[in-house]
Amino acid sequence: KSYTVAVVGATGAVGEKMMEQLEKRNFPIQHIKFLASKRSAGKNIEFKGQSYLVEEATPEAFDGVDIALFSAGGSVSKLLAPEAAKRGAVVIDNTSAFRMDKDIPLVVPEVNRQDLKSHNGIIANPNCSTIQMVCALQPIKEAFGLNKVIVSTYQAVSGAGAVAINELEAQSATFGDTKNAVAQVLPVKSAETHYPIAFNAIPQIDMFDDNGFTLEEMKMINETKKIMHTPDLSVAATCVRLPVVSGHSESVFIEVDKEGVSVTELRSILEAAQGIEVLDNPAKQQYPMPLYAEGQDAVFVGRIRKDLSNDKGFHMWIVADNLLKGAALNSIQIAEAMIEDGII
Ligand code: A2P
Ligand code: 11C
Repeated sequence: KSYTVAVVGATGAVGEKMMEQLEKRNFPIQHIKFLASKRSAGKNIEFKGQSYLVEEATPEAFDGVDIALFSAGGSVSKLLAPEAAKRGAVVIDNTSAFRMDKDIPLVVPEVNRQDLKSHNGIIANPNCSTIQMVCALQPIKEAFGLNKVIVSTYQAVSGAGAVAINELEAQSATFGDTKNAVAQVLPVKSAETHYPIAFNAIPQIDMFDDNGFTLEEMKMINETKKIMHTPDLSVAATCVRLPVVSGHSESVFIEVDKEGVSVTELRSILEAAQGIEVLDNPAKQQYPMPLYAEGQDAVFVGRIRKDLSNDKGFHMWIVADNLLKGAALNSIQIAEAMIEDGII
């Protein structure tokens, strides 16, 4: 069987990767349409050697669509995802619009594929920095139990969209005088103040919550608990933007429940886990880095070591391509899992 697929936000950073993945993975497509804002309507998009016209995303554009992949921002999803679902499409939404809704599954197939069964037309794709972390945490939780997670992220600009990539590129020419560089996008496009990201590190991703955490940090905290079905897990996050184009990195401290777990045991659990590639050989200076994770499907884990004062504590370094496993690839894996499990 093959399907009518719509890519919403086709002209964006994630939309482009969705198209690449659909093509690369030979997704069973009968018909495909590319939707974006009015501004892009009429533009040409190449897919599988054929040229397609971008259409404006309107409610009627979803008539006859089986699977709608949304990545055009939360407000577009809030408006149009219910319209697409009403017309019979299964929506896989890559924005934060519905992630914490009780009735909407939030899914990373390697972790909670079974939650797909309870969908009501919309499935939420988690935040990129959450996805790569839970891929590593879930097998550890299953093997040893998990009590605490403290994560610091080192996130790429592509998480903030194509405009942020363009800004980093432009600012990269300002070496030595970056303080005076034009900055209009980061940390948050709609905010009043912007800072250059080239040659810098910005400890703010998204706006601040009243509790002192940013919304990106709150996503990591709340989404992790929902995906892993661990409402009582202690999670804290600090999210930082770096001048990296693609590939989010994370320094993660965890505390397991079981006593006496060795690094070797923990590493072998990760080595056997689906979607994970362990790259961890200090003697050969081998560890994951975003430059080399870009374009790869796997979640890479390295620098695995035991805490020096806490027998149940471990540290690790997790890297993945935020536009692939963090976004486009995970969305398409959700669709593939639903087809395989007979849900679509
Ligand atoms: P457009 O190129 O027409 O603005 P990114 O995450 O890289 O910033 O991309 C955002 C994506 O969301 C783009 O494809 C963009 O299309 C799309 N988009 C933005 N606003 C709307 C809208 N009102 N309706 C449909 N798509 C939109
Ligand atoms: C970033 N994680 O790197 C964000 C982008 O909720 O899907 C993804 C925002 C989201 O800026």
